[in-house]
This record gives sequence, C-alpha cells and structure tokens, in this order.
Amino acid sequence: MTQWQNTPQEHNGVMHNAYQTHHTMIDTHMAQYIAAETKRQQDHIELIASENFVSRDILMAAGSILTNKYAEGYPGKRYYGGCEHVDQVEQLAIERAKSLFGCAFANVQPHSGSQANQAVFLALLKPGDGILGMSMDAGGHLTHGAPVSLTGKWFNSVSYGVNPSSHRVDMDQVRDLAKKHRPKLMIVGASSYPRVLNFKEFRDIADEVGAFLLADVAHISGLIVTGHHPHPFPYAHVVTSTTHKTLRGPRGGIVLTNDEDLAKKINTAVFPGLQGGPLMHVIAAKGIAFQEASTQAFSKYIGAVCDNAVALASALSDLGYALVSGGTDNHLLVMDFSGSDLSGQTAQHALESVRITTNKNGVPSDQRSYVQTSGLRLGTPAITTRGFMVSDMEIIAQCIHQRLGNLDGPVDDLVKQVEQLCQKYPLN
Ligand code: DSN
Repeated sequence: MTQWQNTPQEHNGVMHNAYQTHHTMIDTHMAQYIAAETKRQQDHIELIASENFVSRDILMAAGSILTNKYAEGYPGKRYYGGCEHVDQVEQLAIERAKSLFGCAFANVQPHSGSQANQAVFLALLKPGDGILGMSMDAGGHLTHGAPVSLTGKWFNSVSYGVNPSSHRVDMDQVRDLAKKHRPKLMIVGASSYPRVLNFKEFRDIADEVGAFLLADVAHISGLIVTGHHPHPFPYAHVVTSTTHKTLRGPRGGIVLTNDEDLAKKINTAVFPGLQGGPLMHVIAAKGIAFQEASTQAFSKYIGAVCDNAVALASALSDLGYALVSGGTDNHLLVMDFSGSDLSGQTAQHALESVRITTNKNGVPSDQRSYVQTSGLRLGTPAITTRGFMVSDMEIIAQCIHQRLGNLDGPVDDLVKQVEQLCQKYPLN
C-alpha cells in the first residue's frame, strides 16, 4: 500500500470504508444506484484524465450537515443569520487556498470550473469584447470561447491552435492573432493538452496588446502546487481551477489573483453576479483538499501520476500507437487515430466493454465530428490514487492494444485481467 492511498479507517471500533456509506441509507432505491456506481468505480480502470477518488475526510465533509446552510455573501458579510460557523469554514478554505497557490486573494465559491471562468468574464469583460483562447481540437475548453458556449456566443472569440507537426502551442500564431484582434482577455489553459504551458510567453504577448491574462489550470493545478508544472503566478492576472481533477478535491471551482481591485470585481461577479448561496459542504471539502494537497505525500502522489502517464504513453507508443505531440509532460495523453478506421467513439465503447473507462477526444485538425472524434484521452490521476504503479502501465497498455486490435473478439480474458488489477488496488 502506497502512502497516498485512501485506507479504511477505524472509528468507534468500526472499520469504515468511505466508499460504502450507502449501505446504511434508508432510501434503498437510490442506495441501489449508488451501490452500483460504487461497484463500477471499484471494478473499472478509471483513465478519464479529469477524474479522481477523494479521501474519506473530503467525502464526509461533502456529505455533511453543512449542506443545510444558506450563506449568501462572504465571511463576515452574509445575508442570512446563523453563519458564524460556516464563516469559519469558508475563511479556513480561503486561507488554505491562498497558502497553497501562494497568492493574495481566493474565491472558493464557484460551483464549477466553468462558473469560475464565467465569473472572470463577468468581472473583466462586456458582451462583444474580444477573447483569445485555445481551440477545442487543440485541447482547449468549451469556456475558452468555443462557438457553442456562452463565451463564444457573447464575446468576440478568436482561437489559437497548435503547430501541426509538434502539436505544441503555436506561440507565433498566438502573437499574430493577439496583435490582429487585440483581445481584452487572453486565456491559457486546456483540457487535453499533454505538454507544458509557458505562462510567461503568454503574459509577454498579453502585455504587448494590453490584454488581461487568465490561466485556467483546472487540469494541472495538482502539478502546479507540487512543482511538477511551472506556476501561473506571477504571470497570470487571474487563475481559475477546478478542485476535483489532479487537485483531488470535491467537484467545484476557485478563482485566484494577486490584484486587490480584480479580487473585488471577481467576488462581486461570483456573488451576486452569477451565483446565489454557496455550497458550504463543498467549500469545507475544498478546504480539506487544499490541506491534503500541501503535504509531502501529495507531492509524491503527483510525481507518481506523472511517472505513470509517461510509462503508459511509452508503452502505447512501443505498441505502434500515435500520440498527440508524441507523448506527455503531465498527467494525460491523447491517442491519435487520425487516418485510421478507428474513431475515438468506437475506441471508447470498445474499452468500456472490458471495464477500461476513457473518453473520446478531438485531436489537432480533427477531420471527424465532436461526436465521433479521432482521439482518445487517457489520464493517470485516478488509478494512481488507487496505487497503480509504473509496472502496471505496461499491462494496461497491453489490454488496450488487445481490445482495439480485435474489436469483434471475445472479452472474457481481458475482463478477468482488469478484474485482477482492480482487486490488487481496492478502492477504500
Ligand atoms: N470536462 C472537463 C474534462 O473532462 O477535462 C473539463 O472541464
């Protein structure tokens, strides 16, 4: 058992497995669905790069009585009575977020990463203003100006991509587009970019055109706080993140800055601009996650996440698979099926049938639709939390290869292999 795994804990003489709490629910109908999902999480190899398994403390806080409390406003300035304890909860979460990310201001109320980004847009922009973000096929996120998102509909959105052969961000294109369109906000960050982002270069360009720089570090925040990826401060004016990906906290978002004036605008944008009552149970869980992420064990965990990603990428490459950018510097990799008969959608479904969970994903210059896609994104945060090690990546790569190389073949042996791996690293 590795030191960053969750372990069953004794409490009042009873061993508690945090992932079995549904056993005592009275609503047996709903409990049966939660039980089924618990079993799915236990029995499948979870390779979705944005998912993870939280600790017992985080699960308990997220399921606590704090869910009962309304607390519109901010600590010390609420619109409801009885907030003296939730004020302490939120203040502690804020202080821990500031300390973890080394910044002066933190808003821990956004219900999600998308809402954290929307808060920045509301704080800094007017409808029709220009934004410059990464296109989705290059790895960008919906809220970075995709045409189908509010951010693409209400703002004048221009997208940069990656170099067609290296698949690295094309900084010349970023500079050219910034000079041509003079956006008010530039966004650096991605959902499926396997390489290091250069925040300083983005800031230099933002300064050249007088733009704000937003770093959306949702995917890599766990790497950033442990020194496994360069830090967005002092380059970004504002940083947003989710709290549930590599950071391994509850589902939610945060907004961070060092600028007092921006902090005030962001607070007003989150509440009352976008949201009503904050989710105090989730804020407590976020606070616990910030504390956990500041430990040596977490740092070792993130190191293992990256080692596993590199090992999985190299095992798949050795088996002949093309990867976007040829590999990875972080926690994720994207298999590239461009030019083959296999689509991301078919690959995802095929792997699901042998209990390997992934998601189809666009690749640079993808010729297929967003529904089909030519890529498959794989990530190692969740399996590493369970304890999977570098030596297991070869086995996972072989399982993927056997399934994708024989789509109509029998699945029983593969399911058995996956079952054995999952039993070796139980989810507690
Ligand atoms: N949907 C998230 C992901 O899977 O990366 C991004 O918000």
